[in-house]
Amino acid sequence: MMLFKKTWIVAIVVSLIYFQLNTGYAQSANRSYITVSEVEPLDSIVKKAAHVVPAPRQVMWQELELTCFYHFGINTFYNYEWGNKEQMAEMFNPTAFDANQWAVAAKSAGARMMLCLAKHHDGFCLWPTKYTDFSVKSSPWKNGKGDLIDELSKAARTHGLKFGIYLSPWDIHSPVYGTDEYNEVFRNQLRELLTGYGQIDEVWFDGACGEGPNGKRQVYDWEGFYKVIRELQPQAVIAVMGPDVRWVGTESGYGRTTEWSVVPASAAVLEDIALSSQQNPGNGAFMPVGNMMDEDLGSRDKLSKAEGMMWYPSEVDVSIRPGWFYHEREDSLVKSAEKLVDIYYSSVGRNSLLLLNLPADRRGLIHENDLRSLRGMKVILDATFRINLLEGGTCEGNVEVVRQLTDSNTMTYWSPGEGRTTGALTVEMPGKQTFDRVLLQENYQEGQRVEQFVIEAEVNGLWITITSGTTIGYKRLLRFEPVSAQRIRLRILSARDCPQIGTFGLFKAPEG
Ligand code: FUL
Repeated sequence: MMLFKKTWIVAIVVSLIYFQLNTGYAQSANRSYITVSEVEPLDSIVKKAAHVVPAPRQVMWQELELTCFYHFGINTFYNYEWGNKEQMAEMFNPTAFDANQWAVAAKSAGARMMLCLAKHHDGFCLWPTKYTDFSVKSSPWKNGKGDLIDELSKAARTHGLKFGIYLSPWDIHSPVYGTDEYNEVFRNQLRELLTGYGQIDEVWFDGACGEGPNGKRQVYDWEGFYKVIRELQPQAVIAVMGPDVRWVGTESGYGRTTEWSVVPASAAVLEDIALSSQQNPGNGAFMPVGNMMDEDLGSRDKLSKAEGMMWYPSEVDVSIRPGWFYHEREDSLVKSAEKLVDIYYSSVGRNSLLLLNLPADRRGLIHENDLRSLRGMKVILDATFRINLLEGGTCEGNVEVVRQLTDSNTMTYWSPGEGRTTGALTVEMPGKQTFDRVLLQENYQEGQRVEQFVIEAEVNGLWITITSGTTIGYKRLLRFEPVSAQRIRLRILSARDCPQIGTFGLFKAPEG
């Protein structure tokens, strides 16, 4: 699977050029990317990076924090992870499918979006598409009259959740896979999904590009796929094999401790493409450069070699079980509530979104063991983050500064003052408190800036360092052994431009 992901990194580079040139994406008055001149000094590049900001659809997506991913399809009935061309629609027959149960599972975990598989690499469609018979309509489920996407999208809305779809471009079943006609079929399938099921907020493309039934591989028309999405559901982010959201680079659930949402991009002025498509490329077309699985994507060193920069935040996808699809043998291998909490700290708490996969079983339900872990995770997180101990505190006698830092609005912030890239913020709590978690958020809608910080507490009259970190971005969570103190200090040691701290939180996790 990893190998496929490496190959799409190359594919994305090419497709983004086309897409941005031909859709005007690169020409809008957009602060989500910026060019760098060949002679630009590093200081100036770094300052520019600090002012690259998320597009509104990326803000919507980032603030979801946790999305539930659902793998369910023909593979579930074959006990497979990846299907093959011999699979038969007759095998698809969930006995108790209940879309509401899936939505309730997401709610019980604290997720804000359901991202559902509409088609995996096997090509089996979970909605009654007009473009193949290899779908629910040829299955015994509801006598071929069922539509999972319809039921799931409605359940999401009923439960106040956003809804997204995973449509695999790789299709092991389609007889036209490997020809231009397949790209047309794929666009048509996208149109069906993006017009028939209400608002769609994320379209997730995997980069896997294996062989079809005739042994051919497809050259995907990414540009055309993106255009359909922007036209029909412009608010939706296009994830992973797309321009809005980047794959973190592993499927372990653990993001980087230094995670920049701004990464180097190439300013590609490809005149040939521009001329042949009769479009004006404007001031630059942008694409991420380099291997998205590297440990370092956005450091000063990386930026120093960049032709441009773009806002391209990270998504951490991980399954609650070893596999993406349900296998009975994995019923005892469901990640525990504690493990999920650890993953939460290492994804959401490291400037990423957590995309947590729940494989539905052959009944068409999320298994009880998985539900138990989801609920357990939320109980622990709710108990931890219930009370921000800094609420009601003061900063050098000023109540308002602390109120803004604890008001859950990242856009009201503290900053050390115009032009300064270092600074300290001391908060005095109304009384001595014991805590073991710190939460920090930048006013990230104005850019990601902090490069290095420490957290100190005054213990017995002495300031001691209790934890430290590099990037903050949308959110940074840090865990440490319990400390008791009344005064706490955030010291920013380095930033790309004047830091704006939107949230500062201090918490105590429940015992055990
Ligand atoms: C991978 C796919 O090949 C897996 O089957 C799964 O869907 C995962 C989320 O993406 O690349």
